[in-house]
Amino acid sequence: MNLINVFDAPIYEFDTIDSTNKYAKDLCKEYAKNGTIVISNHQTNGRGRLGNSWESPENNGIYYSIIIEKLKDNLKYETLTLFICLGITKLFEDYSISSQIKWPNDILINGKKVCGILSEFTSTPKGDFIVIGIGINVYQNENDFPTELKHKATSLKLNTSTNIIKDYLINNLTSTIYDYYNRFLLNDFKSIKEEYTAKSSLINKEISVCINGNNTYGKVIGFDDYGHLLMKHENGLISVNSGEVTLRSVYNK
Ligand code: BT5
Repeated sequence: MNLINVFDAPIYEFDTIDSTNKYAKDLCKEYAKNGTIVISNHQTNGRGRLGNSWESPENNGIYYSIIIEKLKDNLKYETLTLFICLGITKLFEDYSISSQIKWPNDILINGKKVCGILSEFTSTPKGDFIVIGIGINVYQNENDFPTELKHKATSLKLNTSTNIIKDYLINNLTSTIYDYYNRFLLNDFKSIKEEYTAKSSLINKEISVCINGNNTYGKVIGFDDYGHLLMKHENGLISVNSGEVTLRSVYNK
């Protein structure tokens, strides 16, 4: 099956690469058309946030980056990531999989991570771009995950009886991103707040967030109209911006 890009932009396809996000960011230095996709069957240096790595074994996953041109001043990439997370949970429903969003950038199935998103802003002499990197575990069995991930990672295949054809899934991922990107251009987070909140894994959970190096504890009560996390804290209500936060832990209470 051929990969199709509904953005009408190039697809750079690799068998192996260090990181699709890195390649995409390099493309931006020379200018990249909005919607350009970089995809690989394997990554040797898959990246997560804040120096974390993304386990990217060959054949078992989707390692995908899409370049979005910064078209307007208020194109806030953190908000775009929230739209895309919601879209991905809808995409998984095609496989009868119910997933939850762990704000801001993880998709979980029954508490285990199946998909991680790394959005990176890059400013080049050719313009400003956002590279949205998406890693999805597709075909792994439990024993395929390294020991340190076994208790916290899962794959689509482990959660569906539907046969998954990777290229078909990739094409649907691009269509989903296209759809939610266009929704994002026309609306703000408020328009998806209800749907997003219904998919959130954090509502009513006690969490710890690291803001500028300081840990703050509180109970999540929801999201504001901008997609900031609302947390009840001993000194009152605080809103947390995804751009400046590390979620340290989630305890079920
Ligand atoms: C993320 O970071 O979840 C973003 C991952 C983005 C990966 C994509 S793949 C295509 C594109 N090119 C890249 O180089 N990257 C992007 P973070 O929230 O920091 O989570 C990373 C943490 O998730 C690690 O420290 C592990 O604990 C865990 N982890 C690593 N690999 C995993 C996997 N395959 N499945 C589930 N969890 C994993």
